[in-house]
Order: sequence, then structure tokens, then C-alpha cells
Amino acid sequence: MTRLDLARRVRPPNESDFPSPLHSPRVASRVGLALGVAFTVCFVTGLLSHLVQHPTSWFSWPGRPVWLYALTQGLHVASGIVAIPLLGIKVWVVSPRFWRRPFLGIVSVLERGSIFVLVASATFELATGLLNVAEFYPWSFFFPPVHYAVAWIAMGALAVHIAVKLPVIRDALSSPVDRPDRVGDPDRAGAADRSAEVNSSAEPVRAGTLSRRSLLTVTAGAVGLVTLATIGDRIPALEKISVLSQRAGSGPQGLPVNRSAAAAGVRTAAVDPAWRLVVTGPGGSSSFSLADLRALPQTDVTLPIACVEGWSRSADWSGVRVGTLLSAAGAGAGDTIRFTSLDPGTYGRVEVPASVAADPLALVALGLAGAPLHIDHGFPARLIMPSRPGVQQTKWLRSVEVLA
Ligand SMILES: Nc1nc2c(c(=O)[nH]1)N[C@H]1C(S)=C(S)[C@@H](COP(=O)(O)O)O[C@H]1N2
Ligand SMILES: [Mo]
Repeated sequence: MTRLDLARRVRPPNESDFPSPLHSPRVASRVGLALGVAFTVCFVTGLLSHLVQHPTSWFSWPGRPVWLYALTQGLHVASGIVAIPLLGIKVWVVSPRFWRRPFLGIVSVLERGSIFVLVASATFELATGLLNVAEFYPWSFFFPPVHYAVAWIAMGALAVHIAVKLPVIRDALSSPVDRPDRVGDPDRAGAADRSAEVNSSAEPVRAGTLSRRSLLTVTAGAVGLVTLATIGDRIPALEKISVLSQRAGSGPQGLPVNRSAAAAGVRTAAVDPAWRLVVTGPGGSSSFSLADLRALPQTDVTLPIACVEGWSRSADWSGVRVGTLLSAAGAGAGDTIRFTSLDPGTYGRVEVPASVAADPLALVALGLAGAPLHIDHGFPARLIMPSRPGVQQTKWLRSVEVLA
């Protein structure tokens, strides 16, 4: 074999090296439609979660129904999880096009550039989201702002991609998936056998290969499977079949624990008899021992913990209404309330609008499931509010401050 022969043999592939009829815009557009829906649900619910945690003047998040945040965040994680197999299959279906010549030229560069940005940012979002759910952080940046920023890049690239492809998408979606791609179809992937296909009513299926419909069925099956494997994080009744669910099994008092008292370094401080809850506002400052808090009127509420990682569990809490403490401290409707924990970590300080903290269902909880809080659930006192992210339900409370 001459050198020239060898060079020819190891040439980069051509689009026509992938003759399978599965590499068709009719398949790509259908998988793409499902992926577009998943990305949109994921983006909108992620945006909501961001706004809930970063209040702005034009946005307020309702406290009812109390499970609303559990629902939107559950959808966020569930839609991200189904997007993983969808993205993999979509990229495989269109992959022969990556080898189309010419590589250069303004349209080609724009089109491929946007697809590159889309695939890279979407992969980054799905990978970091999944690792975050698994509480594995093999990176040095703080997850939420980066995940949030890259989401905008992905959605921007998705908008460009859909705009560029709209004629192809319309055409591909408006005809049966098994219909052969038209001769000269600019988005036809495999170039082989065109003449043979024109007059036949369905794409020829070679022995041992999947039909397009079967590929779509397999795709739907993959989506169903990953959903069932993880849905127990959100629906306790399905925990048994959810083999991949992160929170299967439960922590003390029937509720999972993300960060234990030992991990937060508060084991000693939390059980110190000198512990006081200090409440400060324009009306002055008061401090409450656990006995003082127990002597105040007690309220029972049933509210879910809805972790940003997608798991949620409902529980019965009892304690003192935050609103009772706030009116004594002289909080006004437009104030911000800061809750501080003994835990010096990221979730040891929470700020919410006074209207959220004064919700009649928002408690400084002292009890859970009919017993005093387990230390891992925030003994002696923790915050629990309706329809708020788990990261804001701070445990091992130390102080409540009214910030004007
Ligand atoms: N002080 C403090 N409070 C915290 C956390 C924390 O790390 N430190 N984790 C939060 C998170 S992420 C969640 S989901 C809930 C979980 O509450 P649980 O452990 O009682 O189930 O607690 C929240 N409260
Ligand atoms: Mo969480």
C-alpha cells in the first residue's frame, strides 16, 4: 500500500459514509421536538427557582399551594434527566452532518457554530445538574450562578438553531416519519440509494437494523425508564421502583437529611443549654430560650421540604409562627428578614421578604412528626416556610433580624 492509499483510507469520514435511514431530518426533528420541550420546561422552572432565591421588585412567588415549589423544582430535575438520553440520541441522529463539506463559508460556520455552542452548553448544564443532584462537585466554582448563566447561553443557541432550521423542521414534522427523505433534500443525511427511495412508500429497512419508528419507540422507552428510575425522589409511593433515586430510604423522623449536624460542625453548639434565639428589629431585641419558645402559642403545619436537587418530602411540623416574632420585633411589610444559623456554611444565612416570612404557615419549627426536632433536622429550632426551596429552610437557627 502506498502512502497515498493509506492517506485515502484514513481520510475523515463523509456524510455519505453513514447511509442508515435513521440519520434523517424526520427522526431528528421528532427527537428534537421532545428535547426542545424538555429544555424549555427545564429553563422556565430553573428561572423560577432563581427568581425565588433572588427576589426582584417585579416578581413575587406565592406561598400557595404549599407544594408549588416542590412541583416546579421536581419538574426542573425530571426534565433535565430526560433531556440526557434525548440529547444523546439527537446528536447521534444528526452526527453524519458534522462531516458535511464545505466546513467553511459564512452560513456553514454560523450554523455549525451555533450547534457547537448548543451541544456544549447543554452538555455542561445536564452534566453539572446531574452531578449536583448526586452531591458530587468535581469543580471549584459555586454551582448555582454558573449553571444559571450557561442556561441562558444554551437557550440563546437553541433559539438560533430553531430559527435556522425552521423550514426543515416544518417540512420534516409535517410528513410521516417513515416516508423516505426527498431527493435533493438539503438536510438528507445519508446520500446513498436516493434513487431507490423516491418511489417507495416507506424507507427500506435492512435486515438487522432498526426502523425509524422503532428508534422513536426506544427513545420514548429511555425517557420513561430514566423517569421511573428517579421519580421516587419526588413521589414516595414510587420509591421502591426508583433504583437510581438519591434519597431512597429515609433519614431520622422519616425525612432525608442533606447536611447533618456533624457535617455542619454544630453538634456542640446546637445542644448547648445557653442557646438562645435572638430576634432583632426596630422594636428592639429579645432573646428566647427553647423553653421560652415552647411557652409561646404553638402551630401545627404540614409542609414539604423541597430540595433544589429535586427531591421533596412532606412532613408535620410544629412551632412558633415567624409572624408572631416579627410583629413583636416591629417588622414592616416592605422589610427583608434575615435568618442566621449556627452553621457558618452557605445555607446558614437566608434572606426573604417580610411578606414571605410572615406567612401564617411559616414557622420557627421546634418539632417534627410529633417529637422535638432531631439534631440533623435542625434542633433546637429551624425555619420552615410554604412553597420555598430547601436551601432557604435553614436549620439550627441562631437569630432573626429585621433589615429595613
Ligand atoms: N443551616 C443549614 N440549614 C440547611 C442546610 C444546611 O446545609 N445548613 N441544608 C438545606 C437544604 S439544601 C435542605 S434540602 C434542607 C433539608 O432539610 P432536612 O435535612 O431537615 O431534610 O435543609 C436546608 N437547611
Ligand atoms: Mo437542598
